[in-house]
Amino acid sequence: MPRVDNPLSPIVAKIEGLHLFHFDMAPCAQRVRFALAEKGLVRGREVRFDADDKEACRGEVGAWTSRIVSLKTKEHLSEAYAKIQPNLVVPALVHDGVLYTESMDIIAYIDKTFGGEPLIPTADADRLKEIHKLTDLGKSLHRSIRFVTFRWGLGRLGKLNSEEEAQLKALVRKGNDGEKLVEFYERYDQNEIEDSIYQGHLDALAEGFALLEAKLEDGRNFITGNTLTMADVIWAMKILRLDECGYPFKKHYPAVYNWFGRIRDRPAFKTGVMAKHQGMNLAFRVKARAENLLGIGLEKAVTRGVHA
Ligand SMILES: N[C@@H](CCC(=O)N[C@@H](CS)C(=O)NCC(=O)O)C(=O)O
Repeated sequence: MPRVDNPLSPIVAKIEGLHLFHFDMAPCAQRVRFALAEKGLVRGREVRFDADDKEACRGEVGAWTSRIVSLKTKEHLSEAYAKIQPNLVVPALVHDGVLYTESMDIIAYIDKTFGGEPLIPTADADRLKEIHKLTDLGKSLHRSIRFVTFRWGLGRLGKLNSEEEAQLKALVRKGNDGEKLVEFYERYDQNEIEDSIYQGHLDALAEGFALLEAKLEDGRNFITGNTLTMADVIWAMKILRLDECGYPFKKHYPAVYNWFGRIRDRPAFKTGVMAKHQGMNLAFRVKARAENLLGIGLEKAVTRGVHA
């Protein structure tokens, strides 16, 4: 359910206009920022995620207010954020006092509410079915992106210390763990995730990319036709993230690589996704490039899977 009735946080009811709880590096939040930018809504003021005074909570015309919840400093594992998003993940959107969670549901809400070129065009029933099918496939691979990102991108930086892990468990006891964070971190923090698990996620992603490649090979501009849809939005953020981890798209999926080039050139991608993410994007790509050159990177694992 996108709309959350009776949210626990008193901040929600005070908010006017559009406020996005997000993090610049998080693909799930990048998707929403991309969709907002495609609708012509620009990033406005930055306020603390838990600020609840009148000035912080006001709305802005033609813009959304940015409330960064740092995954780096683990603000998503705070009591205040747990009251906004009990699954302890970004993003969350508040529009005129109403809370919405789940990135793809938020995008559907934005599409319905703000008009412009539709991200979910309904005129062609077959195409609509295809958009939903590919979006659902993208959603189902969300955990695979998590595993690959942590293993080949974040490394030690992604780990929780024992205090943070205890805080996560305490919050989950009171609320939810819809994204299975406890199960993940317990094993990741102890280096207990086997190579076969990572390989399974890479294989699942490879299947998805092969499907996209087959579609895009016919020269269409976007995954389901010649206009951008929410299927492009969800898949583009996977490519962005995996590219940062050194995934060899150009070599194995050239049509996907070229399609992503078209997405990257869109003004909404530049402003909505990359504006404040350039530095981290470059840092991760440089690290991944060095690891690939040393033969210890994602490229080797992917190529092993593709030829298996
Ligand atoms: N199904 C959720 C997933 C949200 C999600 O997993 N967000 C990630 C960032 S992309 C997050 O906040 N992770 C917190 C963590 O890894 O500790 C959605 O699509 O909104």
